[in-house]
Amino acid sequence: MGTWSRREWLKAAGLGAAALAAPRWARAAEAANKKKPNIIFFLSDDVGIDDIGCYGSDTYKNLTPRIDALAKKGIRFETCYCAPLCGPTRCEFNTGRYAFRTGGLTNGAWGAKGPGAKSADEFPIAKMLKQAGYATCSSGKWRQIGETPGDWGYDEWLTDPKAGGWYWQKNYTKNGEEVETPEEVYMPDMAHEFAMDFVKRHRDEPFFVYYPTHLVHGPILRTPDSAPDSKDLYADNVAYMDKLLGKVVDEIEKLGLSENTLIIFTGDNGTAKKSGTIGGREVHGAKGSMWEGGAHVPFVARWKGTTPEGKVLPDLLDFTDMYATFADLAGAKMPEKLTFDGHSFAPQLRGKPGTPREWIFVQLGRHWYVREKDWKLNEAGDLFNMKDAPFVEEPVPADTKDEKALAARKRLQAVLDRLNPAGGKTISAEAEAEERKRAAQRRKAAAPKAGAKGAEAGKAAPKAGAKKAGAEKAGPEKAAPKKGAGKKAGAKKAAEE
Ligand SMILES: [Ca+2]
Repeated sequence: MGTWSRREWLKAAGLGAAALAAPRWARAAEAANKKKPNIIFFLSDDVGIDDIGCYGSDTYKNLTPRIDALAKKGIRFETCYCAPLCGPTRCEFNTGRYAFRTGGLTNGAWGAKGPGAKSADEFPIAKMLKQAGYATCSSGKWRQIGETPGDWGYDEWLTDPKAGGWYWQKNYTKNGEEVETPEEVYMPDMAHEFAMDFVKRHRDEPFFVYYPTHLVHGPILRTPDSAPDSKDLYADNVAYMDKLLGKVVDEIEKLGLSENTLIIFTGDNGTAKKSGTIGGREVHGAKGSMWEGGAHVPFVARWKGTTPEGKVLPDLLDFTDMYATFADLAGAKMPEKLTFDGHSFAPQLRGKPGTPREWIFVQLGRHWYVREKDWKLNEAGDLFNMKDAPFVEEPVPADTKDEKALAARKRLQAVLDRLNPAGGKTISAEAEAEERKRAAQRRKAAAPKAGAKGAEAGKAAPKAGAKKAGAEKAGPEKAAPKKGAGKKAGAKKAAEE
């Protein structure tokens, strides 16, 4: 049920370019196409709410002026959840389905023997939008969800050919071809230019740009804007990520497309470098953990003239909602053969109340939780009072007599029973432990060494503080629940990348 461009209609009707006027039905199709907003999904890497000014970050309040401005002119959702790790989040986004349905459970799930999602078994978001008349592009990080962006439905794509850091490099992969550059280039810039070139070429038809920037994933290196004696490369990376988002906004404005383009800024998991505070308090947990800091990410959306200005919404979102929402905006029909988990927030984008979700679901490997506004229940049966989240997740004693808690447990357990993640795809405990071990080794290997050279490659040698800035991730011990939550509360650390 694709919608064709005018040229395609003319071609199919055998009219060709010489036709003086398109038939009325073709003009109607073209008009319908114009109503579909362009979508730019800017996905930052390892950026939690504690890194973003408009989410109250004390530490980085002056470093994200463009994201903050986007929020001021659009909607800021306070409670958006992805998965606590790159691969599972990206899979959720691209499939619109929870990990136990797709197999996209961990970063390592796409290994030879893993259950990782396959594009052929899914109806990927890019394919859905393409069938609805969109030109589709992926520019930036791709690894961890297997195959290529082309396999997952993107018409044009650029990414890195290797795992590991992807900042100052001499090669990249463009539409399946490996490209070498004579000098080292800064890949976030290269990916930005590729995406913006795509936008310019497709400005006259609906387009969808998936913009998964590598910023601010470690190793934390200097950016093109870093001062030679920069004392805080992490802050430089956050600022550069913000600058790129600003360049996207400016380019869309320059092309006169702002009123027909939805721009979204979000993140793929919580902060890796646990350093920011909000109102003097630390977010509980970080990347890789099943606590708030693992999967609670910033989410800002602006569509000039359509989204209300400066609105802050407490509505719960999770990453399966992107698929449902974009399908809604594109007027696409959801495929019937697969179970989708998303809930469209298109009404909220149009300034209406919509029907916000009552709960969100988060999974990483063999761990999961379902969360309402005030309560959270995990796979081990531990219930938490979330009234003071994201700072505190208060364990509820198993023998509580609190009626509200008892009712919450019943409601949340009913959701879990209905979803039945335990009955879906899984990985063995051994495979998960092995993956965790390998990730720890990779982190150790990637940790900057004091005094390491790197200036010749345009990289600043990590300073004493770089260890903190680069490879440190909050481990389970750091993400340990305050006030003695259950031992199996799901703070297990998974592979990180
Ligand atoms: Ca990440």
